[in-house]
Amino acid sequence: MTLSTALTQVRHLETEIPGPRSRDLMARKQEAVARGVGTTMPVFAVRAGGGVVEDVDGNVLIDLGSGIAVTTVGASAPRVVDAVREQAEAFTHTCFMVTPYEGYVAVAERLNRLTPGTHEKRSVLFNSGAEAVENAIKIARVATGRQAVVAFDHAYHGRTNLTMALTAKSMPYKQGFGPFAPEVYRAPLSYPYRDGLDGPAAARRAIDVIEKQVGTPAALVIEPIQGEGGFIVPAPGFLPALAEWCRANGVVFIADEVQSGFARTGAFFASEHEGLVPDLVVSAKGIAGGLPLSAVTGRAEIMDAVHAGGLGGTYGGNPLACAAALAAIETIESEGLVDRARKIEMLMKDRLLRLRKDDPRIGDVRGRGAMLAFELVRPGGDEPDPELARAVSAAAHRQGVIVLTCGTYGNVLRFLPPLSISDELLEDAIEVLTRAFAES
Ligand code: PLZ
Repeated sequence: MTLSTALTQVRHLETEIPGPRSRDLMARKQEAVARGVGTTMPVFAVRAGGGVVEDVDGNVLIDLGSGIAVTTVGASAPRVVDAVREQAEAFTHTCFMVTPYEGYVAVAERLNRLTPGTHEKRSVLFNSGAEAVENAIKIARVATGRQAVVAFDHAYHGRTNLTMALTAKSMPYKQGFGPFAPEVYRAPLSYPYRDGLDGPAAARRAIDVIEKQVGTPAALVIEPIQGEGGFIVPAPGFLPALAEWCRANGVVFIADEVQSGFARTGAFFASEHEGLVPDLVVSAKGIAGGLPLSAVTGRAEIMDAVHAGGLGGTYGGNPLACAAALAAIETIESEGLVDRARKIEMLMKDRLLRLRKDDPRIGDVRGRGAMLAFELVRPGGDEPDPELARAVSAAAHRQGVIVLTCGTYGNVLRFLPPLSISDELLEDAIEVLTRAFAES
């Protein structure tokens, strides 16, 4: 297959979905790849960029997933592509812990500038979101001398042993994989659609559970907007009240901005929407235009509590990933992508709210920026309807729109377009979704 032509930014179905080449590859996958690794759509990609993914059969799909909120600047953003190529020619690896290089330091400097708050900060780089969350907790434990960690209902923080313990949902993330790390406790979240509580009341409920059942933990870890758990935006005032309680009690407030960070929600970090200044911020996904990179950034006195040599990893802050991150940050800043996320919210939310007006199965429309979702319920109540979420997403997939589901009950359709997508593609995708609801 030749890739010499430009990637057209128009949805195009050359075959049924999946096409014959994808079906062949899927058969090979089943023989070669462990079955524990699922796929949302049974189509194999050959290239991607702007707002589309092209598959092996020549189908051009609209991307409302960004590889789970990763390709915020696009899947082949020119600055990222050039920076990675140039870095690969210079060197691919030396190990920052052996002979360091400037790219790592430059990424740390950017993160220290971009994360909320003007206090003195330090950063440390890793490979995956889960690895960074684990390290944030290691740092908080050393800095406080305490062990307990509080996570929240519906939380998702990863699939490693400690982050599985933090993640709420059993199937598929935890089932059978225990025993889990000790000293992890769970507090109730603010979930406005389902609990009817305002932010301060929901915070009082959570703090009461923490004080009575945990005492004073080392850290609270929370996603400012929950990702896998259902794109739940806590009621206003919930996060600031928790942060205030942390400050008053010397507890480290960790914002897991792995999914919500890096311009995704119409702010560089979602914490900014409520003026939050977390002690530690965890970044990953959108940070490096698709290369594996993650980070913990935070107050210098907390970060520097860890003894020399206590943090690291062979590949953490790999030079290719650092070059990509610097290019992704430059792309976000010079192309005004934080603003673009807000424009996408305006365009999409208006359409999504209109769809909801005529359809009682859409219980809630929520999210910020280019991180938006529908929560689907059975009409007449709020009982979750995961079958409808599956049916609508399958119908959209057949028409060439990549859309993901999420939520503790699997009943949330989420929209995470790359910020490089055109308005025309978004309009077309919403048309497809509208028909998918009508058919389902
Ligand atoms: N924290 C808030 O969203 C990753 C998981 C996909 P890693 N979310 C996508 C899957 O099914 O494995 C995520 C997140 C938040 C942490 C993580 C973990 O990031 O890079 O997948 O380890």
